[in-house]
Amino acid sequence: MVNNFLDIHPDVNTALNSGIPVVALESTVISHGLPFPQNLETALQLEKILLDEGVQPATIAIINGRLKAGLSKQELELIASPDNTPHKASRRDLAGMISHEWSGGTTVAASMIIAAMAGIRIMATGGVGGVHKHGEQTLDISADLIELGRTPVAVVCGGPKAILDLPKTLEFLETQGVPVIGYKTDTLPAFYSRESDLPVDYRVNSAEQAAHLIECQLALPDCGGLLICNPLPKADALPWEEISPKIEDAVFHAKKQGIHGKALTPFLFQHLYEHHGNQLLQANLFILKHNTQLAAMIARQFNNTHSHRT
Ligand code: PSU
Ligand code: MN
Repeated sequence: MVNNFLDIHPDVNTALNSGIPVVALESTVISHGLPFPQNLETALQLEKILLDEGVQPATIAIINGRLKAGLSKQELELIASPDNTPHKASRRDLAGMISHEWSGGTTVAASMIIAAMAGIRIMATGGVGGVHKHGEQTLDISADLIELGRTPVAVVCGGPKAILDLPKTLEFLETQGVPVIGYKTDTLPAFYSRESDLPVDYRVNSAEQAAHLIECQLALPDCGGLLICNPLPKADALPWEEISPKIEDAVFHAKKQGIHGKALTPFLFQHLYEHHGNQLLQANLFILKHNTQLAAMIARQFNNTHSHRT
């Protein structure tokens, strides 16, 4: 779909037109989720992981009011630089950022919209947003969940972020009609931890099965997206009992300091990284790479079936 506000990077355009698989990457994790310089290094590494698999990366962001599907190195640097204080853009921010010609990182929700505008169906992220702890009082529910219910993009993630209320997040996804798929798992991965006691809706055991399930979803009317949850390998996962009190501590401090709205997610992650050392940051970097790898495999399979059909 051509849109006056959308710039598709020439390499992404070529890939889309010549049947090369494309994977979209969100960028709030670069602008707000990770400290500099690991954010920039990681963004470049994720793109390289895809290129090495024969998949074209399309990092999504907003630059000077233009919706971007695919960034140049300078544009990535702009989003990653702490000097520029880029904005955090979710669905409600798109029109304002276009009209004000602002730049920023796009959340999973905003990245899904821009990916879909460009015709990209597979995206990778670390963890999606969800229902925050105490969400029944605060109504702090990420727009990611609504977007998953309405925009046809498959999001490969490590489960909802561990800082969230996971049972409520699953309830909300059910209401939105979003299939939650476990990749080689029956239970919802909890980001840093491999397993939770919450079941996924459907399990797939290969990238091929995942691609087929995406095909089936996209064939439905007004289908919306899917969440494909990829648990960390055993050796890299952190035990939930170890993580949980650290998260409770971060949530406590957020409440005490009156942090809410779009600032909450970045605050919780910063608090975790600052107070609990390098371990969680390293795990987050690993999760992003691990999910990007799986997204590449699924995108290749998805492209195969697509090109067979047409
Ligand atoms: N996962 C991380 N760090 C992040 C995010 C995810 O490890 O910063 C970002 C994603 O872009 C996600 C967003 O879409 O946080 C959700 O923010 P909110 O809860 O305000 O909707
Ligand atoms: Mn929120």
